[in-house]
Amino acid sequence: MPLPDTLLQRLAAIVGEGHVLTDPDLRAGYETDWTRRYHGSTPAVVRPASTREVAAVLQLCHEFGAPVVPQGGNTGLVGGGVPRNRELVLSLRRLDGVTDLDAASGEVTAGAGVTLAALQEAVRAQGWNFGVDLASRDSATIGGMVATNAGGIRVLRYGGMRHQVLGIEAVLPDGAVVSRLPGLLKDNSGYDLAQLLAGSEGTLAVITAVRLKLVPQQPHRAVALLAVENIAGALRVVSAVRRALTSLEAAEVFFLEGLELVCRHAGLAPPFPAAHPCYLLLECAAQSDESAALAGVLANAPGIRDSALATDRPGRERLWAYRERHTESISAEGIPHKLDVTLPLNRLPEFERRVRGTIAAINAGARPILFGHAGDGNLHVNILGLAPDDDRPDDAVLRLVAELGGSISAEHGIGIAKMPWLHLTRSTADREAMRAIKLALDPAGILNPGVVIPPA
Ligand code: 2HG
Ligand code: ZN
Repeated sequence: MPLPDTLLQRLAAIVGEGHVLTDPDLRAGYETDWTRRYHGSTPAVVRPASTREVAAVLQLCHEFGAPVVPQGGNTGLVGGGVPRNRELVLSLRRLDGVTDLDAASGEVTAGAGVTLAALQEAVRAQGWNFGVDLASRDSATIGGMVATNAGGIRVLRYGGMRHQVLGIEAVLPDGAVVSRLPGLLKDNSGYDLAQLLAGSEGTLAVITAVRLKLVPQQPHRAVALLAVENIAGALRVVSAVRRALTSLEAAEVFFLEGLELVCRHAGLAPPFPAAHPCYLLLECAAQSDESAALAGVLANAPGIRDSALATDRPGRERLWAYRERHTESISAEGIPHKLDVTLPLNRLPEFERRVRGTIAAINAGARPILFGHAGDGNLHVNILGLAPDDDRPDDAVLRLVAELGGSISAEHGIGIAKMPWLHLTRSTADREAMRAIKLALDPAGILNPGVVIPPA
């Protein structure tokens, strides 16, 4: 159904005519997600610049019953941030203020549209750092990262996005503003709305700002890239380092299939003279140089076939590139099916042993590429060579995850991509409770409809 002209006119009166984008060329970047697998069309992209404007926009959309998809940096991987059924896109990118940085307590307020890189830059200038980091830092925005409870490469040490949140400001679907800014470290006064909204994927409210806690800067960093036999070997090394060094910040894993692809697409030389089945990347960060301590632990760790260590920035970035450039290299090869699963650490080796065979049994032409966050039990299973609508391999992998006691989404969320499999790892009672929350906060169903929980 086309939107009534009066709605567009009234939206323009709120945000300014130049911030209601209806031109197809201007809309295009908001209509397709990063994977290129999920896309739709929107009658208009609305770009408010303040919480007040977001509230007025939602109040109006509520009045007209017009559904809305909130969007940050559009780096999501599960189709939850792009229009699917002619919804309006509510872009939060103009809410990009970093304010109230309290250098004494290590807290800051970020508007929803602040990119992760901009936040990092602002807080590092004051001697602090932010606990979450991920490869899409230049585009991913703080509001979207809280809304999807993004994880990334430092969850092992600092937790995911929800663990950084002290307070939140958000607009409910009818335009009411809920605000606990600045947040308090201790605040036991009823339901924790901030934690409810973290990971709600834009289905309950639109996050406009968050109060975040910061972590101390760790000026000394050491990165080790290790060749090992398999993921069981990688986990033995992670466990040894974890017990010895509290400075362990990242423990990332990838395999020969991914390394070869990255080297080809990114034009990198292989890290070691020989090829190995599995690679583990470790990063330690501390107030003093811990590279000798790390080297000492690794010297006694079993099963390391080759290794490289770097402490200077260019050397560290060179080693990280083998891991961080996986997503773009896979994407350069085709449009993959993307799965993002967690397993209990002690079931991860069995999962890795079985998953490629599980996929091959269904489609011999499929090319699985595994990589991820070994320390978190989180593997990204990207599958190339599948028709877009051939979900049989996805189904088999996610059933294997459920059989082994894992979760069908570790850090990317449910979006629309994983909704058909939510029942595998969330019970009927869980899903009914989620639906009740959705109905209570968004009875008209205008906020990101069809995401996480299917409409009743
Ligand atoms: C990463 O860990 C991201 O690099 C993206 O979560 C994973 O592309 C993916 O599947
Ligand atoms: Zn990841």
